[in-house]
Amino acid sequence: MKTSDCIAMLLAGGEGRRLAPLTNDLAKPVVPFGGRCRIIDYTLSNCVHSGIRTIGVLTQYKAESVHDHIGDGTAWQREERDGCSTIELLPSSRVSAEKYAGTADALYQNMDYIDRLDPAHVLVLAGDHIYRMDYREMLASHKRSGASATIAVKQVPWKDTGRFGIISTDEHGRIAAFAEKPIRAASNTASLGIYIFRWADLRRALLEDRDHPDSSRDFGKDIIPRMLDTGYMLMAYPFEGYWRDVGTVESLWEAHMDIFDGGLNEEWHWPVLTRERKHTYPSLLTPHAVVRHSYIHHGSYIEGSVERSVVFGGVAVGRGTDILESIVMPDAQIGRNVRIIRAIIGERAIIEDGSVIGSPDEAVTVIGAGERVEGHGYDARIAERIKGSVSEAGRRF
Ligand code: ADQ
Ligand code: ADP
Repeated sequence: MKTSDCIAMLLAGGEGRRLAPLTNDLAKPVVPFGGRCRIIDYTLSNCVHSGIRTIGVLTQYKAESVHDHIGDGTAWQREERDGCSTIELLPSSRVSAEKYAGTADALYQNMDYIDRLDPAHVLVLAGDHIYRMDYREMLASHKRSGASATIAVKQVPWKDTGRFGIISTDEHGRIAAFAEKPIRAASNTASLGIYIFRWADLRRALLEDRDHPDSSRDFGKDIIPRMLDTGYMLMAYPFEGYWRDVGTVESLWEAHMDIFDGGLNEEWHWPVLTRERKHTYPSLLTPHAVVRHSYIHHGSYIEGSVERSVVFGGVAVGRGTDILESIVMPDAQIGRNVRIIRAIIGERAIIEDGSVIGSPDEAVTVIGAGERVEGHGYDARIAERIKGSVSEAGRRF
């Protein structure tokens, strides 16, 4: 029996090496984003709002961190007219102790699961993109054309073409050529890594791929180019809205700055759903605090100055400290007289008094989760007091 016309398979298992050290203990999709949620929440919310009722989340690298975040999935369940979405966590195993499997391998390993649901179409999504998209429109276009696969595309700056799958189309939007991360791109139309496949055709392509022992089992490197060569009809679906791949430190930082430059807005009719954290008390901004053009999430204690920055929950910022164009992740403790500029501070990091982190004209600086940065003039007693008073503040509210 057909349970649904289109299911989603969300790839959440990549190693995320380019986001290190933020991904030392976390899978890339569950890296914090935007002051309140995690990267994967955007894609999950798109599925829920688009009425996709079955969402398989494919995990591999640091799978426990994805499990911890998603939990029983109820945070993404919204009672809508036609029922609510179910999130299933689907583990896929590694190729060997050293090697992580490619994106297509994750689907191949879960073929039985998809067969049981017997959908007509499968929406394949990545867990490291920030965007809002109604997949129903893309699905309608996919069905209208009768294509084997439809790929969402967008024009990207020419300097970035080497990071994407690059597409050329004919005048009807049919894909004529595809090159994964080319050194010299033929166009600046990029694949957004958002695919809708007819399940019967994808299934066949995944099986055919097993005949190629040298394949890296990747959608961009192997499956899409081979489907094109074989003569399958692949269509491009132009997407005009905000979309950003946040798989690198620089792009993660830039996407946060887009919040302040107006590129990335909250939209009340398309809320990003997430699992709420423990901080249920408000933030305290003391008389010394100067906060401009910033997000400050619940449960923070701010005595310093914060500008064009995103501060997550449970963060303390000491007196005399300046934070500019930076992202401070949950529960980081920042002491007094600290300077932070163009930096990302990982969860629970401890930045001691007098530290200087980042610079206006260098690459974005990252401090890993739980790392301690020693400062000048550090006083252990003050640090103890900061720690003690944070929990005290928590109890008070
Ligand atoms: P990349 O962004 O390089 O290119 P990659 O990061 O390898 O693709 O994978 C995409 C997603 O799949 C990520 O969310 C990652 O975590 C996840 N993933 C990787 N391997 C997995 C596995 N074995 N199991 C589960 N999840 C896995 C791709 C396309 C390009 C396109 C860009 C757009 O290949 O053509 O332009 O996305 O960002
Ligand atoms: P002072 O009056 O010299 O600021 P406090 O004991 O009030 O001394 O604060 C010492 C440091 O502890 C401050 O710099 C501040 O960063 C931190 N601090 C004080 N209260 C809290 C709190 N409730 N939560 C987080 N940090 C706090």
